[in-house]
This record gives sequence, C-alpha cells and structure tokens, in this order.
Amino acid sequence: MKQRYGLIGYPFDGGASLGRPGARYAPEAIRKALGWITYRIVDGMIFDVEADQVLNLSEVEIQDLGDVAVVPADIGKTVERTRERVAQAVREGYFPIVLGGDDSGGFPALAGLHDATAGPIGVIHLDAHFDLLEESEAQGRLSQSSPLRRVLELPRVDPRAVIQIGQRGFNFARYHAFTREQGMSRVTAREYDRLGTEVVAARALEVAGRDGATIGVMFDIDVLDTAFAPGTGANEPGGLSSRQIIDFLRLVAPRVALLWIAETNPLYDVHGETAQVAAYAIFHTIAARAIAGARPG
Ligand SMILES: [Mn+2]
Repeated sequence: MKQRYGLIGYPFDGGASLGRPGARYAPEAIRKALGWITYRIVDGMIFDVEADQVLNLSEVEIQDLGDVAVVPADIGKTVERTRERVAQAVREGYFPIVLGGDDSGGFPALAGLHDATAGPIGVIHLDAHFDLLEESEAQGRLSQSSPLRRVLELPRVDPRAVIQIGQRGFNFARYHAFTREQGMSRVTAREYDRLGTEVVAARALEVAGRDGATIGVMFDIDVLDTAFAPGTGANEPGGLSSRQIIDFLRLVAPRVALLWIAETNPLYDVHGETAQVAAYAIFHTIAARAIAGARPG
C-alpha cells in the first residue's frame, strides 16, 4: 500500500503575541532545507545511512499540498482554515506533516486529525514549554501559548493519553497543579537525559497510544537546546540534542498519524541550522515509517 505524506505550510506568526514574530517564514525555509535531502532520491532510491540500508521509496509519495490560506489579521479564521485543511488531508489518506508557523497551529493540526478520525486521540508534545495558557488579555485563547490547552478540550482527547516531553527551566506555578490534576504525563529534559531515548520513546507510545489512540506529534523546535536550534522564538537552555530528537522520532514514527512541527524562526536562525533540523526530523520520520511499512494512522 502506498504511503502518502502531505506537506502543509502554516505561514503564520500572529500567535507569537508576546515573543518574536518571524515563524511565518519557516515553511519556506523548511521546504528548502528538505530539498537538500530529497534531491538525493534518485530513481526512487535513497541511502539511509544510519539504518545502513537503501530505501526504495517508489511506494512513498511526498506531496506538497501548499500553504493554508492564513489570514494575518484573524487568528480565529486562520485556525479554522487550518483545522479544515488538515482534516481534508487526513480524509484523502495523507499523513499530514504540518509546517509552522508559530505554535498556534498546533491546536488546529490536532483538531483536524481529531475531526477526520474516529476513536481516541493521543498526543506526544515535544516542547520546552507547557502551552497550557487558558486565556489572557494579551494573548487571547488561540495564541502560541495555548495550543495544548485547546487540544485538551477536544471531545476525544483523554489527558491521560497526553505526554509532554522536554520541559525545563521555570514556568508559572499554576501549571504544576494543572498538569497533575489532569493526569497528564511528563518527561522533563533532565529526566530524558537520565532515562535515555529508547525508554522515553516506549513510554511516549504507551501513554499516547492508550486505548489504541490515534497519535499526533506536536513538535516545537524549542524542545531542542538553544545550541542545536538557535532560530526559534523562546530559547531555553538545557534542552535535547539533535541526536536525541532524531532517534526519538524514528522510534515513534511508525505508530503516529501526524507531525506538527512549529516555531522555527528564520529571522533568528544561524546558517539555516534550525530549519535543517526541522527538515531532518521530517525525513527521518518518513524513513522510519518507510522501513516499518507503516500506513497512515
Ligand atoms: Mn515552546
């Protein structure tokens, strides 16, 4: 059965209401970086160096579905259109790879998956932050600080099927109680280092795959340490390495149904390094799924 991957751009940063705008340029930068990988596909074949095998991608379709018709002055309309676009792609049999944009797109990406599937939805949330802001005057309810909070409100999302990975530093006191009360799981950046990628990936699939849930990955590039992903809106030292995130994604990829990748900010990037990590994350996901013979969903 043919594997279909649909790239959908979310060139929007109106949800970066307190931080640094510029993520609207990320879809273009990531596509360009991805081109440096895909041009090595010749006659459907590419050498997956770390898997030590040649992948035959003749049954793998990587389709650029273009950008969501975002409305820079209207985050509500932008979110709604994104939700519909992602749902449509899922219904057409694509594994959506949604390219942010700021993290306001995380909610509609998961909501689109939710709308187009049946049964429970699980979430693997890779992020330095919690993204659980209920609402604020400055940021509203749909900003880059709220996507996971809105995802938790979707009818078929059980908070016990949500795992947050890579959080660190310091945050608002209220999130300590909230995450516990909800029954969400968390592996901090420090704990990730202690446990190792294989243990964390297994735990992620166990939690998010609860009750056979369809799993979406919300990947904020700032889960990576500043040294590996300088081009982002809110750098937090002490994060994961490129090695860790690539290995993690390869382990969970065969079991997931959507990849949302957010917060690459070309205006703050250095030599395009951050966009390159994003592109690597995408192609390693595709490669791992190709090897596993995974189907959409
Ligand atoms: Mn973040």
